[in-house]
Amino acid sequence: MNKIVTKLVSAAAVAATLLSVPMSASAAAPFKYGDINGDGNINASDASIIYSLKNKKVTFNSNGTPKKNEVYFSDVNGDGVITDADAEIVLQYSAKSGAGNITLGDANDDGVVDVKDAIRVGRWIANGKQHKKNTEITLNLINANVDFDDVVDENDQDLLLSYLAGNIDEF
Ligand SMILES: [Ca+2]
Ligand SMILES: [Ca+2]
Ligand SMILES: [Ca+2]
Ligand SMILES: [Ca+2]
Repeated sequence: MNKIVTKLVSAAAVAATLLSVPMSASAAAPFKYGDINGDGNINASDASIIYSLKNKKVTFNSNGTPKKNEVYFSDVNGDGVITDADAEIVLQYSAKSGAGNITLGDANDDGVVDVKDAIRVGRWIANGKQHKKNTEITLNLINANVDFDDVVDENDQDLLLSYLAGNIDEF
């Protein structure tokens, strides 16, 4: 990781820590997209949890926080419902990372990291970063979350654009 990225990640971590203090318990949960059991790895164990949540829908409290973090972070394609497609994304990620072949930044899951991914993340942000059914803005939230926090937002898009502009070499 180069210095710029380290600084950005540190800044994001500090911001997340500061933000998480006054917020509800959901913000402090150990979950990340794809890492449903919170053990720090994205693998078949997480996929099996996702299979067990099949057909569950992502719902939100009135303040915008997810009602169930487990369901929210299982919806790794962001379409608002848990299906086999979400588990398959996790298994695919696990297989690729096991082979040392992580396509971080590949938000649209087409195998390359290019401007289309930045556009896809931009549309996700413009759509309110919500998990909505019937949206055309499905994406691979594991790949899109290039700063490794618990949300795909403007910071991920900025890092992606910096990467595409050649300002950073890796995430
Ligand atoms: Ca895990
Ligand atoms: Ca889904
Ligand atoms: Ca792509
Ligand atoms: Ca992020």
